[in-house]
Amino acid sequence: MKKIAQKIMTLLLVAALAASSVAYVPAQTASAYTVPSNMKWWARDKFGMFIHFGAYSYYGQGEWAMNEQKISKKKYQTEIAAKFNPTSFNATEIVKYAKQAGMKYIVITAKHHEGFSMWDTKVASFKDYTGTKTFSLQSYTKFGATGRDVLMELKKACDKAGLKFGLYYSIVDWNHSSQNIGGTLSSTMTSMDARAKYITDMKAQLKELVDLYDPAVMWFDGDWSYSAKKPTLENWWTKSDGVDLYRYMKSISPNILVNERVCRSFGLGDFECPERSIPDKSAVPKRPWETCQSMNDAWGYKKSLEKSYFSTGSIIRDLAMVASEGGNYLLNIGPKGNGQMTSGSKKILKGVGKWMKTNSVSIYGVSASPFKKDPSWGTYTRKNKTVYAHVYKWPKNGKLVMKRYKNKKIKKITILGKSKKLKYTIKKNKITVNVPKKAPNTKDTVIVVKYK
Ligand code: JFZ
Repeated sequence: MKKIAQKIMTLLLVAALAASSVAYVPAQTASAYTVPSNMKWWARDKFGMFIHFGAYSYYGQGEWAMNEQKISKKKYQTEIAAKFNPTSFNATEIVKYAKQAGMKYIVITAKHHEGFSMWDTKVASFKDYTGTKTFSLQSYTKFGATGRDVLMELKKACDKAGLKFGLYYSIVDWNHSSQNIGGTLSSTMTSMDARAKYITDMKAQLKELVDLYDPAVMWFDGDWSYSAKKPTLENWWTKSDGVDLYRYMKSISPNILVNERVCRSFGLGDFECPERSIPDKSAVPKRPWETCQSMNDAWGYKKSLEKSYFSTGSIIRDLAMVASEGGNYLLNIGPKGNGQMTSGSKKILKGVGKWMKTNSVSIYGVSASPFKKDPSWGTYTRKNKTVYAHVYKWPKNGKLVMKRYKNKKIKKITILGKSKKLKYTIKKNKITVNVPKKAPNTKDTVIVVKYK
């Protein structure tokens, strides 16, 4: 990872640790929180698709390339963004893959740190380096002449398929004239006056997004974490700006869900975002949360990592582990510059879908594991009186030892998707289940324990 990103990570870690004693109270068992009524769908659905798609997709070196490679605004705009031409973007196909994988909502980047608007923004200050052309997909590329609106295409495809639609928006903006790349936030303000104007214009953009697409989720980023009352040119985004932004979003869209990254690690927003990490069972956030994860080590399309995808099994096991802790899982794809989904992402989505087809009841609408600790072989989820044992490591001796839920009596034990009852013995709070010698599903076999 490049220096600036590393610096940010260190800062974030320090901030997270500093805030953790206040923000995170270790839960007794996972997900000991109540969900407000406007979040019920989200908490039940558990699984969504993240899409990183922007001018960086054309460049194919990840969404941080402009910063990491110190590409000037002029060069980035004229040699990269202007050439972005996603003619093969196919919203119907993406939604079909998401739905087949069992995902229930999609969050796509409307504007990432590069500052390129993926919609036809009319907010005047979001111009290119010459100050003449609006820096958006519609105004800055020849794709604009097609009259297409990829966000609307995706929104409509989501509506049709019954998926919820959300947008990602970066607070830092490497191209906006108010900012330059650098500093602890990755962008530094040119003046306090520029800061004030930018915040006003950012809100105007957010209002456009709400009016055009009515997103169910607004997923902020590029906030980092800074609590001081007075902003500086370098630390120009503060906790009170985050509080204000959250209130603003709710004022223009009362039911919208907003993540904590209006200014992270201060307990703001509707849900927390432990990025690319699944919290320890003993330190699960006390309120709704969502882990976002990509399929390789990049969010935006990165050619060099196309052969380095994570395994489908590891993604399935992460999904189940997150569910066992009461969280949501937002799994990212990074389509190519021409809009095509990568073959690696299609393969994973198909694989996840195959598993979900049989096993999704052990994910949707579940409560967290009823047990404080995970067994050596995997984890648990629960729905009312049914406990699902997710077995990652299959017992070689054909005997699976699991915990008994509240010393309840058992109705039956089966393998999810099969009707045959498994034999078992009970000793105090331990159940030993006779299972087949070979794992029915090498990625995650779900054993269903129905209690009376
Ligand atoms: C941010 C972005 O910079 C990145 O490009 C991507 O969009 C991702 C989803 O979010 O990156 C982060 C944010 C938070 C951490 C690390 C990278 N973090 O908390 O460790």
